[in-house]
Amino acid sequence: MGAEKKLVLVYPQFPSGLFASVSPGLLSAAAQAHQHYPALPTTIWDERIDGEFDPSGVTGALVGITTMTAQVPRAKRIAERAREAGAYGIVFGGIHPTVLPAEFAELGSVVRGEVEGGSFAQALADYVQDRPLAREYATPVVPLENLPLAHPHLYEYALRVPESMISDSRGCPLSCSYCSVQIVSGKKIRHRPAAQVVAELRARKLLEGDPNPQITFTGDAFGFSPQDRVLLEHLRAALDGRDFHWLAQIGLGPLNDDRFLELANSVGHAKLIIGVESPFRDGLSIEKNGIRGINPASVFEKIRKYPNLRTRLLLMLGFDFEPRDAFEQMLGFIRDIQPDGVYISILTPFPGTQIGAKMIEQGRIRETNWAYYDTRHLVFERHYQNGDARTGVMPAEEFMTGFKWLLAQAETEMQKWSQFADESRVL
Ligand code: B12
Repeated sequence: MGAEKKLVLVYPQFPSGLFASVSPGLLSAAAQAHQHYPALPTTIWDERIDGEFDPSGVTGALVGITTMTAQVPRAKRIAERAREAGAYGIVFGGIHPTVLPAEFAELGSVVRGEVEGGSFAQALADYVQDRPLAREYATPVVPLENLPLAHPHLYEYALRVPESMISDSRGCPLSCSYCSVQIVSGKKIRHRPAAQVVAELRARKLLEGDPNPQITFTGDAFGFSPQDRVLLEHLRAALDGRDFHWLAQIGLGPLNDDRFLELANSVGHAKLIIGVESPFRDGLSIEKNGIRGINPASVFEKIRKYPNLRTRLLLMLGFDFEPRDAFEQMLGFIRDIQPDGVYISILTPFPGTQIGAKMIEQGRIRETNWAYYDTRHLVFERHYQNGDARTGVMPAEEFMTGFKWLLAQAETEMQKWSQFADESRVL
């Protein structure tokens, strides 16, 4: 007799271990399972919450593992252990398996892209009906109306950590050379109807009660479309004066608009994650569309007038267009802008991105262990502008010394103006 059917969804530990919030990708996979097979017991094991994955309970189970690039070595290890423990099959999902499915062929199947088109339901059907799993499951992206919800016990599980995430929209039209978003979700922004996002928040107990948990909207281009304003209006009405802590990635364009800022300021308290990326605006305009003509410092100045809005500036270091003293210049830029928080990443040539393809073509990849693709390590040969259109090559140690110097200096500087102790830490 076969073991009891069950679905075990796993979030592998992240090498640099920051941030805990239960993966919206796994919750979406769980929602598909609940919609199609409501009697199938489904659990999530998030290694950041539950510790190292214990495979002892997975005999006969379908094990689904989500993985960004940096989690891949750990994801593979979990898959091996689950197989040794007698799992029925392993299904990998998320950005990295979508781009490089062949890497997982020895260990299990891959669900490529989003699950809402039915791909994961097909894998579940094979599992439930005892058929062998296909090597790959893939369905095109679909409109995000009437998305199913997961079993309530998984939302209870997600409430164990003080941050929660909800998918409000997917896709991004910008095609930035370093970004992976459109590989999974396409270039067209698809919004969920505002009332349905609010209904999910309510079902997950994120709208009423304790206002302190922080809710992140995972859309990549929040504020660009009228639907985002409609969502904020719906939220404001649903909150009816209650507080709500939310976070969204917002571009400089919408933030330049006072009406948008007034609206955002009227909905609880917001952390605006602002991808300015680089002080070297001319160079950046080649890698990122739509940034010309907006002065980041004046946008931040404008936002400071709104008491319920905090800012976290996102910067990236490592582009070929930067000068040798990019570290010092970036510090000066942070001083000019005076955000409440800063997150500085090292440019990382993720598989499937234009920058990834360019680095491979130019033979500049220096590190192939995916665990280092966490934006805290330099994995490629760093070039910089040396004047007169000459290119210099910076040794990795020099770059990392400069990066660490910048993080430390920025943290000290930020304490001078950031009113929020928790924000002034430079991540
Ligand atoms: C939210 C988010 C995070 C959260 C993750 C929270 C969590 N617990 O998972 C946080 C803030 C922690 C995070 C961190 C990082 N992130 Co991030 N993040 C995102 C973001 C904005 C949204 C992802 C999301 O939840 N979408 C909503 C869900 C519903 O969609 P989804 O994840 O695509 O999942 C769908 C499918 O992929 C699939 N699926 C996913 N998993 C699984 C699993 C199974 C079994 C199945 C069947 C299907 C499946 O089904 C889902 C529904 O259709 C994406 C950009 C994007 N739009 O994708 C970047 C993104 C995933 N992040 C990225 C990166 C690089 C990072 C960092 C490593 C670096 C950085 N500087 O930001 C850090 C890591 C820091 C750390 N130490 O943790 C890159 C990944 C590139 C890569 N190849 O790895 C992305 C794509 C952004 C980008 N611009 O390129 N991130």
